Amino acid sequence: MKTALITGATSGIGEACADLFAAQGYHLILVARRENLLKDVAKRLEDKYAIETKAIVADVRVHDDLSYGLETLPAQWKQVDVLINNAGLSQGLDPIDKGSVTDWDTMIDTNVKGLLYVTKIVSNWMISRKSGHIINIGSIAGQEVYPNGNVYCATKHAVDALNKGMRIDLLPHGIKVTAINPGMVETEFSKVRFKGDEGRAKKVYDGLEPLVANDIAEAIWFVVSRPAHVNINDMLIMPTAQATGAIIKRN
Ligand code: NDP
Ligand code: 8X3
Repeated sequence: MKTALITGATSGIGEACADLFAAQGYHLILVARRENLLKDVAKRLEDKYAIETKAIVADVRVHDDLSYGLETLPAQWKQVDVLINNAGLSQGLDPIDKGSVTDWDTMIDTNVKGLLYVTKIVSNWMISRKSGHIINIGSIAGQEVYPNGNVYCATKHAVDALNKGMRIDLLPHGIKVTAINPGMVETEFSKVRFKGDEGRAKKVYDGLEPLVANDIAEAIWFVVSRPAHVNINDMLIMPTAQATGAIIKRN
């Protein structure tokens, strides 16, 4: 039995990864905050693919809850082959002098500290088995900075640094580490960034064909399914219509 642990599995890229890994026969540990959605995803995949799942309702920012949810899993569930550090979000799109301190805290706590909390627990499980693969979902925003992206871009630059640091620290233990850095993917991301303003969210993708969540899930599957001696350090995946974070060709 192979097992993948996916954070942020209730929508977008995380849910697409859950579907694709389930289709490949993986058992799944799924983490997110929205309990009903998480349980629906888990049940749907169990029924569709005859796999087993564990749904852990937790906020990755809350170390004690997360740690309790993961550390109380039965021992066989701690044999995680693939960790997908996907839970993340942007809040707001304002110049630095106008940004909300609450939004900054939310992004830093989720995208950086939450990723670290999950990684610390799961990397220890992987170390004890001397194998595993950690996939960190970064972004084009972790490779460059675009106007008003300031703090979100900083969190994704931090993911890029952590991805590199993890690869060095986990090398002696035979653990692979890969960053997947997408450009624009149409998910709930913009709705969350603009706090439920669906009109503003939709405008982000007006006049271009963005990536869809499954494009990223397929890339992750490619990375995970390479032979044991091959590691893909990072992958930058853009819509054809997006040259850089801010240079986009719209019809
Ligand atoms: P979605 O908003 O569709 O999905 C985000 C997921 O993260 C949800 O399942 C959400 O679940 C979960 N999540 C958010 N905060 C927390 C938290 N505190 N604790 C646990 N889970 C949390 O967006 P995407 O699928 O697009 O985003 C996934 C990742 O991809 C993010 O890291 C994002 O930064 C990155 N990314 C997205 C791009 C895009 O254009 N869409 C491009 C580049 C990178 P719940 O609300 O139930 O907790
Ligand atoms: C999410 C995509 O366009 O905000 O990381 O960089 S973008």
